[in-house]
Amino acid sequence: SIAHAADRALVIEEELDHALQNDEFELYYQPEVSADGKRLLGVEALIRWQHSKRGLLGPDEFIPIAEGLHLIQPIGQWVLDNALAQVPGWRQIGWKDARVSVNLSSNQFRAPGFTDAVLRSLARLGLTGDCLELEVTERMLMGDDAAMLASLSALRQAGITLAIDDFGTGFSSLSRLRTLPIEKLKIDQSFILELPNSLSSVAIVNSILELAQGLSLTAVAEGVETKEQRQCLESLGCRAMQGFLFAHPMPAAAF
Ligand code: G
Ligand code: MN
Repeated sequence: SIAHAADRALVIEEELDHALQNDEFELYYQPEVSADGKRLLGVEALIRWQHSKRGLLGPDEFIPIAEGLHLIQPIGQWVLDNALAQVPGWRQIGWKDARVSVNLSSNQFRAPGFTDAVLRSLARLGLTGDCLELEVTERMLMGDDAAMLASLSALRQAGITLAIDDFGTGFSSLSRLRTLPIEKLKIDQSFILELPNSLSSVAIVNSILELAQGLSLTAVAEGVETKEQRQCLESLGCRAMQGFLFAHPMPAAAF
């Protein structure tokens, strides 16, 4: 019920405050792979909250609340620092072009000083931008905010890959895709879920793949769960995939 949901949000709000100090967050890692599943192309860091009473919570259950509380900046910084901290180890064991992808939330991305904070995090670990991908949503790219555009180009300049997450569900103006320094589209899993039987989903995925190709962007299919989906995507020319068929998100050690 709505009342129950509101109660729950209130409790989570109080507990979130302590979660960072108590070290209750953990990053899970989900690989992005080539269409045949044989090559590791990247990895996405996904935050989880190991809650003492409620078990493992996904980002949807607490990130929106954290945004409202201005806790999103310290949490976002924690995610970035912890994800990047994995990279040297991965490189050391032979994944030479290791790259980790981090999801940004709206208030985090818009906060003054965000770009500098990212560059400082890289520098602290002696890393360059090529080991980092930042995922934003279409909604976060709306508007002509000069500061946002400057931030995007500074990140791009530093060699960081910029990806649009959940692509196809927002309100992208196609002409802006050309002008923004975006390199990658992550096709929303709601379309992948309906492959191969839904003709409309096939049409949408096909259009996104063609759009990506025409604009020289990379396209990744998210939420690939079945062989049929994989096969359909491959036949449409999709080269990069992520989803339960290949691997679930997992703790760093398992990854
Ligand atoms: O918004 P974003 O695309 O970053 O969210 C990714 C979420 O999708 C993660 O919480 C992850 O656990 C989940 N996920 C990853 N792969 C699959 C999949 O194959 N199927 C489903 N249903 N969810 C997935
Ligand atoms: Mn994502």
